[in-house]
Amino acid sequence: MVVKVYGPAYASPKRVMVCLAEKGIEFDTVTVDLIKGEHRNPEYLKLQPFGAVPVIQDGDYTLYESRAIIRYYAEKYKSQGTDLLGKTIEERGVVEQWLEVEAHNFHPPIFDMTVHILFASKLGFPSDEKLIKESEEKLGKVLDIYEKRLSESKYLGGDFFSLADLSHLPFTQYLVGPMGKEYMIRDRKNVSRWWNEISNRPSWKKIMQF
Ligand SMILES: N[C@@H](CCC(=O)N[C@@H](CS)C(=O)NCC(=O)O)C(=O)O
Repeated sequence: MVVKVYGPAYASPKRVMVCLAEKGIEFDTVTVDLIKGEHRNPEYLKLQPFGAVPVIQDGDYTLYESRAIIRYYAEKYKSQGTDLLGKTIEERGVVEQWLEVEAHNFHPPIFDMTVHILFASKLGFPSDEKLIKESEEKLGKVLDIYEKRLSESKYLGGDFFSLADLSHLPFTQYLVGPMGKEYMIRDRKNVSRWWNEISNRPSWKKIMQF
């Protein structure tokens, strides 16, 4: 049974798709156009009652929340493809720690920047320059902590690529690409090295084509 991923054009579904690619799990995609409001259709809300992408359907198993989905597949197929969780429970703890950092420290400011720099006009509201500036400052402080961490270890979760790194790919790609804020990565030597490593993985190159 091929896994179905809803919403492939957007960043959070890409978090799931790159995980599936790392694990060597075949998937199909189902378009959900957020600009047209398709995520608020009653049929879609039966799958994801909060009206966000992604959702996956795997046979008769349905799951939403991108980070829950990547944890599910990393665990279910632990010995298939890239091990994204670490070999010991201690390694796993550090991977989980940085996954939480991504969700609660890195994501909020980069998400606000994404919405207000890239999507506000498409979604029909004015972009908030003050919020953009404050978010950029907050993100800079988070990246300063990443710089220190990445001067001590090759990747965020340790010396191996893991879910903690993978989870950063889609929104950081917006930052260095269409948002025009590549300097935030390049001005930090170890963050820059880390970004080169993770963004050049074949899995991510494949997903960027969607
Ligand atoms: N916590 C959710 C958030 C997903 C999310 O923010 N998705 C965005 C696209 S990247 C979305 O569907 N936005 C539409 C909306 O919230 O109205 C997850 O990680 O799956």
